Amino acid sequence: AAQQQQAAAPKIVVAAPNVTVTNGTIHSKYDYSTTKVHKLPNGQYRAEPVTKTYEFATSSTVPRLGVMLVGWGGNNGSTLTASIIANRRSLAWETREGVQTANYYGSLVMASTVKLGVDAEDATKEVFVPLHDMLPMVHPNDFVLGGWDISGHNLADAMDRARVLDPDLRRQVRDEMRALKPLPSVYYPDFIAANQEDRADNVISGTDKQAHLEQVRRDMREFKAAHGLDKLVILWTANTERFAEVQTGVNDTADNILAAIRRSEAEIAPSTIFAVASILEGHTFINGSPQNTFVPGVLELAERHRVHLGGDDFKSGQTKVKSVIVDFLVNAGIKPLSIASYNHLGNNDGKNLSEHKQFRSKEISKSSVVDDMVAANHILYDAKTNEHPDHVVVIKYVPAVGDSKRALDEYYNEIFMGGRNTLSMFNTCEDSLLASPLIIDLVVLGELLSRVTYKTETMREFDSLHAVLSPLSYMLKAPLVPQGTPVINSLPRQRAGLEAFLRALVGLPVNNEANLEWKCF
Ligand code: NAI
Ligand code: DG6
Repeated sequence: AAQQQQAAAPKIVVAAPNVTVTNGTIHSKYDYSTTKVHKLPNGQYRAEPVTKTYEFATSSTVPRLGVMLVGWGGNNGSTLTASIIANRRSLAWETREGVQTANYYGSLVMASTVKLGVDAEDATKEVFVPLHDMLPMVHPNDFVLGGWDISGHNLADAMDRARVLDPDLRRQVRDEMRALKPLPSVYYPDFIAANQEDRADNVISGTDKQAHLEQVRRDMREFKAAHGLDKLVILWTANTERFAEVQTGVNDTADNILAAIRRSEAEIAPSTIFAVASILEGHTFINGSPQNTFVPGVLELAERHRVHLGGDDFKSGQTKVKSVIVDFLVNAGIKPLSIASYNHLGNNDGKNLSEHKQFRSKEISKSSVVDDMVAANHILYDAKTNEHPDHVVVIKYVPAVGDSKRALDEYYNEIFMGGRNTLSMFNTCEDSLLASPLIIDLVVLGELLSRVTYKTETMREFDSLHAVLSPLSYMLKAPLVPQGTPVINSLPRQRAGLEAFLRALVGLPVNNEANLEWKCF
């Protein structure tokens, strides 16, 4: 049976009348101030400050959490698992640079800090705290890991196949990794590249998609019971699939998708089977790949069951940098005319992406990332003609470079008085070492957000957050947001938005960069 978890004592105690902590719940009453803009016929803008009060109630009970990865035996899955074991055991290993110890670098939650405020004794000093301490969060060392893979390699063999981690580290975790074996998975060959077929030796038999759904649901229940877990998060880090066709009567509504699974319709992808299984079992589901797992029927089903979703596609290297550089250029008043992005990589992800349909899924998610920044500056880009920089993305499979992905980008920009400026970047991405910490962030924050409830003045009861978790956008290339709401791709805005939201949950106002205490003495 699941162990009774205790509410964790918060690291940060907010001293304000709008905040109370009772029965393991943090209550905050939060005044959210924004500006309503009225566009007047004479071309003026009338800006009206408005404030709306929200109440947040966040449970501070940190659950015993199971994390089930689809694609557990891949480069990300095996790297993450070995790295968590190494952190748990505080391992040190030999590298050619010297002795290295385990850490969580690259994780926003585990290795970044946020400004809490200024020192009460000395206002010239800022106080930074680990992001992990803002609210009670699961520690990745406590993840109970499991999952599925169409390849039957145990995790030790999978780690060796990935060729990501140093040999001396692999040696130290090998025995523990060998005992971990992915469950058989759902394999519909048409959705991933044909070159993956020789990997598929660990698949759930038959072609009955309803039976597959039920098996996956059973796997989740059995894993939860076997490890005495309170909660699961399910995360897709399996191969990139082709886009599924959205068809009327098949995957367009919640009822239709459930019926389509019963009929074993062709356009139901494996990732969608896992998403539907998670929703029906009540577990948060995150999609780390670019395909359209979240067809309209899945989104409706998640809202109906009040289960959370996050996606799509980890934003780890080239795209993460792009979402900083384009933000900088456009906000500096410099106009990118073209962005040409080349990638070559030699891991299994690259092999799968060498087929056109899977490449196309990735091309779509990597290409949308500048849209909001371009749309925000109508001085540089003519909104009437939907003016946009040329943007191309190329991906080539070069086995020799393995997981060490190379990303080359050229930004060709228009500057003052018709001048041209070119920025060129060479980024060695170390794909899985950048992506694995993002899995930690998505899981930890996704779990936290599922403990948050809110209420506005017009609501009678507290409700959970919208099924689509847009605060996870920082980690994702093509952020999924509630229908009709804007997508924010700019990395600084995503970070600021997440920080502001976490502060609201504990009843703290947004960090004010006016820094008046340093200007108006
Ligand atoms: P990988 O190819 O090493 O691992 C994927 C694993 O999924 C393989 O072990 C494969 O056997 C398994 N698999 C395929 N179909 C499956 C199914 N239906 N059920 C269960 N397992 C299945 O790839 P890697 O590098 O781990 O990346 C995983 C995903 O994350 C890919 O879609 C990739 O595009 C995406 N991604 C990776 C990033 C990175 O930096 N490594 C960054 C952004 C996204
Ligand atoms: C080609 O870029 C292969 C992809 O799977 C990427 O390596 C991965 O999605 C990371 O992309 P990015 O743009 O964040 O480096």
